[in-house]
Amino acid sequence: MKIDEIIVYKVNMLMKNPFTTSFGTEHDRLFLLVEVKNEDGLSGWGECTASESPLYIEEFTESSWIMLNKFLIPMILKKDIEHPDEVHELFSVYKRNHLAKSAIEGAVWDLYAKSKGISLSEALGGVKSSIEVGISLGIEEDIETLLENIREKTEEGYKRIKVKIKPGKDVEVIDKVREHFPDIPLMVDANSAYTLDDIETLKKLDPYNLMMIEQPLAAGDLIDHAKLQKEIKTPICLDESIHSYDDARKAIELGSGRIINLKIGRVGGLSEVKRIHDLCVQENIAMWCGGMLESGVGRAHNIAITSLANFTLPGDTAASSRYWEKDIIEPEVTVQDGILQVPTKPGIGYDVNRDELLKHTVEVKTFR
Ligand code: OSB
Ligand code: MG
Repeated sequence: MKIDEIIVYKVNMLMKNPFTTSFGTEHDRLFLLVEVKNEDGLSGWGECTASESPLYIEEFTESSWIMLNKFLIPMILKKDIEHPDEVHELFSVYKRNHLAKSAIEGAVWDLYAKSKGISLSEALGGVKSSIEVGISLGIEEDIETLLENIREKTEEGYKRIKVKIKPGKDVEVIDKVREHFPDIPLMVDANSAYTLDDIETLKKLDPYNLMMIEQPLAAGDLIDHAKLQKEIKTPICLDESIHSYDDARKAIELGSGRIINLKIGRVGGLSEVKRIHDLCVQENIAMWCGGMLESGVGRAHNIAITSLANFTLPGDTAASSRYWEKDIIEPEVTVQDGILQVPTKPGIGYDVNRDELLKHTVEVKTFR
């Protein structure tokens, strides 16, 4: 298929509730959508999950905008592409910038699936028709608000609760959570807020029967994570540390963790997700799909990968209504008793609501 036209949208959407992690608070999302069109006028969609500031990863929305416009789009505009794997291959000449790369690559995958008349899930080799989902809850000023959030989301049926932690908001918080909810599937996410100096604090989390602790140490600290895993019983799950198949391979070999949170953007796209998925099957490593507070487009991609066989743990792909007053896709993503139905329509399986999208679009650039 020939990539005839590419459109990049810079979008700003206000979130229903602010979301706080150890690295900061997000009130709204400034992100990019990429639309690729083939010669028949079919459209494929991808989302760049960068944020306004480089707090989670080194990329940020403006850097991704430049990366796309200056380097990536010119590389594939007017190109004849047989299979989306070629996009990953082409982009590999440029270092990193995975969030930007994955936005186009995902759009090409969607277009590819649509041109074959199959769902993105099927195109990727997905096998599940429904998926189990959990929910990620931000840090709150007061414990009562967090407990109320957990109560509400547990009653809605989410299959596991993830609580964000940071130094000073960790052991005491989890102690209170467990006092009120002794049996819920519970995990924590530190977003790299600790160092090996905090081993004693992290050990204190061991008695709370947590499914895992996500990314306690810095992104590059594979060796320190391996040391930490030997000292604590709670399984370590890696998020910020895994940017590629090779990162995953090294982390597994070193014993840096026992679980991987896979995010499409962070590893540069769906082709790399598939490779890491297959590695984890081979190495018997548990995995699940993380989230980046996506709009419906990125959410649809997350749903498609979660339908692959080895995504056995509930992910962070909650319902549209958890984030937005109104999502930019139709229908919106809904969750019933913690279960989400994988769409069967061609491509991502949801239609972009162009009127809604344009309400939030602050800049558009078209390449023909
Ligand atoms: O660490 O998984 C994370 C959101 C933004 C950046 C990083 C993370 C998160 C979340 C929220 O945990 C996941 C979601 O609900 O999309
Ligand atoms: Mg995380």
